[in-house]
Amino acid sequence: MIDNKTLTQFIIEEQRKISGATGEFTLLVNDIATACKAISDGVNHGALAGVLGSAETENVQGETQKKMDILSNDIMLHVNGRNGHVAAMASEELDEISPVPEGAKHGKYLLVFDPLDGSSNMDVNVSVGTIFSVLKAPEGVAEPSEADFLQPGTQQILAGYALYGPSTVLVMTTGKGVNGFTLDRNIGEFILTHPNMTIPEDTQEFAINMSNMRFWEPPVKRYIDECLAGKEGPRGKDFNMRWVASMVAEVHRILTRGGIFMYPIDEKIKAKGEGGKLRLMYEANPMSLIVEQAGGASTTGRERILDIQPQHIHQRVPVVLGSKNEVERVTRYHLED
Ligand code: AHM
Ligand code: MG
Repeated sequence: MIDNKTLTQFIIEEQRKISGATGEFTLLVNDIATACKAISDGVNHGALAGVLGSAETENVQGETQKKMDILSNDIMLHVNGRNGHVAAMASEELDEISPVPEGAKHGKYLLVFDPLDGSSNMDVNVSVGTIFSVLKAPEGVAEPSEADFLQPGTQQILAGYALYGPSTVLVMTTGKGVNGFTLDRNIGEFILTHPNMTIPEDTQEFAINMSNMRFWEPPVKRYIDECLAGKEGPRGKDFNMRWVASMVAEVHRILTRGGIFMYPIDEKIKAKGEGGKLRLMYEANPMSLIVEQAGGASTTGRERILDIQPQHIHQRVPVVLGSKNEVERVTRYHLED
């Protein structure tokens, strides 16, 4: 593996292509990668490190936090907040945005993250991940407010995730394709193992939580019914299904072999007064940029996710993403509805 580039070598090479680059962005990516290595270490040690189970606290979403949710959040804040690259951060686990600590230098980047996505999988030893998104603070703003974060996904200058699975993989895009790096624990470096990841346009695999079927809207029901009808149905082919309950794992599978992932709006979600299950700014947006950059598509069913103007930091949206032709079909069914 020593023949392949490390993540640091890769981003420095990218930085050299940009005239006037200060190296600050490279340092920020390095910090994010360091935080992901530390989270990976905690996840890997599991029960040995005493990090399984509930912390008996609730986040702003009203979800009970796992111990590892809190630890991952602390690692992200601590590693990224003190080095002068970020102006402020926002997290799934924090009610309000987090300014850089007192006395620390203010950078120009806004870092938004879900420190441990799919954390209900922690206690059962199934894949979890970290999702991150970087925006620029508006020109001249040293101490950003929440309003400064509310930029559409098209404005992201970096989006990525770390997947803590059988191996730890960091996948990211700066808007010029998608690259994946595997953590070599022996040397402590992420190594470029998945250059130029692309999503096949067609697929015969879907991912959706089928237990919500009775609450779905007609276009989603129509699409899944047609998949389930298999060879004898209107699609004329059999479909396979997966549901890991960890968006990072689902997106990584889709980047590896194609597929469609859906967490649509449904009657149960609407009854709670929410716009979806997944969060726009630190789940849907970064994953949508990655998927689009890999040649796939991402929509709410009715509009491109990256075009949505966020109303608040913890906003939720329906998500349909993956292989382009399937996502376009689901969008068409919504428009015909
Ligand atoms: P989390 O950020 O609280 O872990 O929630 C997000 C996760 C996604 O990773 C996953 O796709 C979804 O929630 C699973 O939801 P469900 O348990 O309803 O199947
Ligand atoms: Mg999440």
